[in-house]
Amino acid sequence: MITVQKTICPYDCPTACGLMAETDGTRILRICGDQDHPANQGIICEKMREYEASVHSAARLLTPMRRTGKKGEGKFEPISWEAAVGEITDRWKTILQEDGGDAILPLYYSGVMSVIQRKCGDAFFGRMGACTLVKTLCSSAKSAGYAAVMGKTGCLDPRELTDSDFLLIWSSNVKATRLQTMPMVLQARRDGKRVVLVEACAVDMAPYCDEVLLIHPGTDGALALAMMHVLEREHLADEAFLRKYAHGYEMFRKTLPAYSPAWAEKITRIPAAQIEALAKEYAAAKAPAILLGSGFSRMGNGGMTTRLITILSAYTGAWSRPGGGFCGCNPTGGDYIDDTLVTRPDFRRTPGRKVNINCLASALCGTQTERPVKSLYVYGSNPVGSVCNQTGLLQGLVREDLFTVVHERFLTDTARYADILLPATFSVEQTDCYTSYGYCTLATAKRLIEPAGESRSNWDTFRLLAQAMGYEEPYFRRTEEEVLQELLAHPAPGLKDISPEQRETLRRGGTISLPFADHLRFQTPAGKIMIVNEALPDPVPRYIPPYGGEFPLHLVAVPSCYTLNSIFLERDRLVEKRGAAILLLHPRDASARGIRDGDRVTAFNDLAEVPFQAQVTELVAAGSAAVPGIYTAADGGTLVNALHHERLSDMGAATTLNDNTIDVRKAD
Ligand SMILES: Nc1nc2c(c(=O)[nH]1)N[C@H]1C(S)=C(S)[C@@H](COP(=O)(O)OP(=O)(O)OC[C@H]3O[C@@H](n4cnc5c(=O)[nH]c(N)nc54)[C@H](O)[C@@H]3O)O[C@H]1N2
Ligand SMILES: Nc1nc2c(c(=O)[nH]1)N[C@H]1C(S)=C(S)[C@@H](COP(=O)(O)OP(=O)(O)OC[C@H]3O[C@@H](n4cnc5c(=O)[nH]c(N)nc54)[C@H](O)[C@@H]3O)O[C@H]1N2
Ligand code: SF4
Ligand SMILES: [Mo]
Repeated sequence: MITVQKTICPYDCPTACGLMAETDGTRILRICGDQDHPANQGIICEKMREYEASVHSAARLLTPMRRTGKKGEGKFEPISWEAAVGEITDRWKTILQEDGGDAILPLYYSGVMSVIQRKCGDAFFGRMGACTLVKTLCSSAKSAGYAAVMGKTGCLDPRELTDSDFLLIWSSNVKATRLQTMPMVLQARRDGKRVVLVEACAVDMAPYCDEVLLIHPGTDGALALAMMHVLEREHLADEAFLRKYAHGYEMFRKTLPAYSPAWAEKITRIPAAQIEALAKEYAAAKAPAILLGSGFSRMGNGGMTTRLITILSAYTGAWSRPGGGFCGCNPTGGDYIDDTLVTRPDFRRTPGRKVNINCLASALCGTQTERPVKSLYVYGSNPVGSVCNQTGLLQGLVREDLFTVVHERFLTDTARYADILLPATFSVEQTDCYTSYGYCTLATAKRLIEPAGESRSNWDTFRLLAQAMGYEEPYFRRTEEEVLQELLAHPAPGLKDISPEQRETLRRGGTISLPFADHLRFQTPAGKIMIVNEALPDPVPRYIPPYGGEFPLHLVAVPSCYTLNSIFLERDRLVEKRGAAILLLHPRDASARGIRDGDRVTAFNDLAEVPFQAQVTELVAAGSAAVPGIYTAADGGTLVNALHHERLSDMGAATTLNDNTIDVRKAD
């Protein structure tokens, strides 16, 4: 019998879209958006419109496998789960005895975003006493910078943007990464409201905006300061609001005279007159909203820049008016789910070694002070494509004495280096709870079809491994469904007031919408907007430059509309539409190097050389280069992340993947 069932997109987008899956009980026949879903309202991206082609792809891994070729060669033979689990746990038991838990490194990132499947490995590896991964590959500098000013205060849910009268889209490719906000952008323009874009690479979004300010990467803090300089000079700051709700206003405003638009022009490369006009236009709006992406924050100064932009969002008092303020961090103002029920920090007996994901190559190769890890267990991540210093990573992964296990759905660039490869399930073969990081919604979704072949979910795999390790906690014997019901039975405070009907929706599988946050309840220790924050090394916000570097072009890695990080590479149609790996260059930088549109080029710096096809466009800032998407290195090539250093951001110990410099030459 064919039925249509609700499910949720498991991927790393702010929306956690609702999907309708047509199924005969064994296969997914068709996917479309859930019209009744409170956040996506039926809108889903092109990538997920043929999700069934991914779920039933011929390229899926269907049995456990053991390596037969050289590491990286991608040659394997099928083995049973029993043999695989036996080999893995025997190796781990030996390593634990000889080297201790510090020699075993679990690694996951954002392959699956649901609570149970994403986080359950924390309990298993905590119980083992293995390393803890510091998971800061995405927007941790942005979260830390926002929290330094606003604490846990909920920002705008994108649905509130209908009340904004001015949209300042800042470092966000809304079309690629927040598709469900595009209707608000289009409607705003139809209603005659202004939409302005601040970008390093405006190729996708420029057609949807009234004005584009192309900014030199990593200098957004200077722009925010110069705008506040103008607001102060012209008496356009909302002094009454700031005196009432903010801490440190008087101290901060005294620093602003130094940050004139002329000063900022030299840093941002945006004409002073354009900065001046933007500041005045922003102040003239009643309820302007800054829609903030994350690209700008993946820099050495990412935390400080976020602080400055967050302060700017409050400087005209916009937070006190419907639709005004800030959108792009957590809007909930409090947790809905107590994820410690899944991560079980109480299982960990020793603090354990901490390894920052951005320093993975160092953990694999060893440093002067730390020995290299002996075993790496990867699930829900493809670090060869997504983590910096690709060359160093590969040097680590080919080590003969490194025991690597990868739990995957496809033979990714990382999976090729596995000693043991385990087949993973898709979301429609799993049961889970989905928090969304961009909306005030919460969802659950049940398994719709049986796992393909011998694939197993992360939860079911850790259950097997725990059994073989001899871990007897009842936790490791539960089913996904039992864990889900426990999460719902013991919710976090944000979920306490839901109706019996909403509770039932979650129990059975579905999405509920929770109230928008009170944007004037500032959830910081002082109960105020922390313009000045004495708890930080730099209490008074100021401009700090990005790392930059010795090469003339600042490199930024930008999202692609056709893929999501390295997900969807199994879909030929999407891969074909995306085309060759391109490097976007401004005409001035291209002609200075004799490069023309379509030329094959080599990008290089002190770390590596990487081949690209040049695309010449005025919509990328002069002096920078932009590379969309993550490709595959299966053909032996290097990827853009080979040009990325391991340096961390100022706050949040986060990636600085957008803070590297390169030069480019025509390929031989
Ligand atoms: N289609 C698609 N959707 C995705 C993803 C994807 O890869 N593809 N990725 C998912 C993930 S993991 C995340 S975290 C989210 C958000 O994904 P993010 O990668 O944070 O994407 P955006 O928020 O759009 O921000 C990136 C934008 O910042 C710009 N930028 C880079 N450096 C600077 C700078 O210094 N200043 C300014 N002003 N702009 C700069 C880039 O040109 C780019 O347009 O999207 C998710 N959704
Ligand atoms: N050059 C460049 N680098 C980037 C980015 C970029 O835009 N450009 N984006 C950065 C950002 S924002 C992020 S968040 C990171 C993402 O970094 P990663 O999370 O490492 O990247 P993904 O490519 O999403 O890899 C996820 C993998 O998880 C697998 N997977 C999916 N579901 C499951 C499951 O249920 N179980 C298991 N075991 N596996 C599963 C998928 O098949 C996929 O191979 O990359 C960062 N690095
Ligand atoms: S990938 Fe993102 S936009 Fe596409 S359906 Fe999933 S959550 Fe929605
Ligand atoms: Mo991300």
